[in-house]
Amino acid sequence: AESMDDLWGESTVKLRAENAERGELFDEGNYAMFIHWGLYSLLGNKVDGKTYYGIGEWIMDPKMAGIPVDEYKQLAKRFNPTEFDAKAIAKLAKDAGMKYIVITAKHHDGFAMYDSKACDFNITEATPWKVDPMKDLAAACREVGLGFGFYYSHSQDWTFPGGRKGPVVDENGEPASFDDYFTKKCLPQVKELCTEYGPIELIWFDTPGGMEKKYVQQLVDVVREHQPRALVSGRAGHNLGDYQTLGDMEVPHHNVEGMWESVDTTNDSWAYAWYDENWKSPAKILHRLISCVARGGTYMLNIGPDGQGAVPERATQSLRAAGEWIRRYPQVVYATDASPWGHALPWGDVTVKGDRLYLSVFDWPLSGKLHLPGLKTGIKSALLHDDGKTVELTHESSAGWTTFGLPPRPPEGLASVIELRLDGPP
Ligand code: FHN
Repeated sequence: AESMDDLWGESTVKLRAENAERGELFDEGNYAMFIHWGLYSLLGNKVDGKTYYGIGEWIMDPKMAGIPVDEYKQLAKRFNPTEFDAKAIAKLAKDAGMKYIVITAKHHDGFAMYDSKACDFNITEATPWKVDPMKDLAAACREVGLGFGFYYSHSQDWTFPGGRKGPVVDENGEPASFDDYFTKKCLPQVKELCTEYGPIELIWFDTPGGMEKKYVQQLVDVVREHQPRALVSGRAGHNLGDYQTLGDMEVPHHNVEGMWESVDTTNDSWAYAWYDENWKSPAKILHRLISCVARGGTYMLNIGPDGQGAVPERATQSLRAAGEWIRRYPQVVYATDASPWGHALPWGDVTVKGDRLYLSVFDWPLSGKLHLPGLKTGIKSALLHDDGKTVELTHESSAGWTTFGLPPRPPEGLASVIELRLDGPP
C-alpha cells in the first residue's frame, strides 16, 4: 500500500470544542467493536488455491492477488452468509464490555454491504442472500443499548469508475473522473447511511489519500445535517474529523491530548484470513485496552467474520473473558481519566476516576513490593481488590517514591487492581 502518510493525508485533527458533546459515548465508552466484513471475507486470503499473506480486504490489489474488477464482482454471486447473526454479534459486543460497533458498509473494493440504491454492486441485489445485514445489526445494537456506526471508504473505490485506484473509464469506455464517482456513488451512499439506519454514533471515513477538501466537506455536511450527534473519524481528511485516529494497531506509549482512538485487531488481520490464528489472549486485549484508556483514549478492537458470516470462535472467547473482568471493574475502564504519569509503569498502568487512582497490575512484582514514583499527596487508603473483597495494603513514602507491600501472589484474574484514595490531586 502507499505510505501511511499518502493514505491518510492530514490525519491528525484537533478536537473541536463544538464537537466535544458528540463524544460522550466515545469518551464514556472507551471501548468499541470494529468489524471488517465483505466479499473479501469469502476468500480469506486464498484465491485459486493460492494463499496471499496480507490484510485480506486488499486481496484485489496487485500487491496481493491482483484480481481484475469483473472477476472480483463475480464473487457476489456466491456470497450467501447464512451464519451471520446480528443479535449474536451485538450480544458479543455487549458481553465484551464494548459500547458501540462500527462495521464496514463499503470498503475499498466498492461492494456495499447494505441495500444501496446508488450502486447495484451491493449485498441485496448482487448476492443470493438478498438480506441487508446493516439493518439487522443497527436494530440489534439499539436493542441492547449499543451505539452503531459505519466504516465507509470515501476516497478509494476499486470497482466504480472514477473511484481512487478504480477503473479510469466507465461502462461505455468514456473517461471517468473522481467527480463522477463522488456524485454518482460516494455522496449518495453516505446520505443513504445517514438517513436509512436510524441514529448513528459514528461515521468512520478511512484513508482520504489526497481527496480534495471540497469533497470531504460535502460528506461531513451530510453527516452533520442528518446525524448531528454522530462523530466523524479523524481519517476523513483535511482536519474535518472530530477526533484523532492513530495508526493501525498503535497503542501509544505516552498520553495523547484531545479525543482519540486506537484501532486494533483480535488477531493480526482486519478481514478474515484463514491462516491468521494469532489471536490476542484475554489478558493481552485487557492490557491494550487499559493502556489506551490510561493514555487518554478509546480502544476499538476489530473482529473479521468469515465468508459465511460466522465470528471466529477464538475471538469470541477472548472478548468474552476480557469482558468478564471489565464487568467486575468497570470503574477502571469507563469514563476514566488518563494516567498522571503520562506513560505506562513497569508493573502496569494507572487510570483515574474522581479522587481514586486505579493501579492495574499486569506484572505482579515478585519482590512483594510495588513502587510508585512521584505522588504529590498523602494516601487515605490503598486497597487490593480480590474477588469482591479488599485487602488494605501497607505503604510508605520516601524521597518522592511510595512503596506498597503486596501479598506474595496476585489475586486470581487477568490483572490485579489496587485502588488508591488520596488526600489531594496525585
Ligand atoms: O486500507 C485500510 C485497511 O484495509 C483497514 O480498513 C484499516 C483499518 O484501520 N484502514 C486502512 C489502512 O489503515
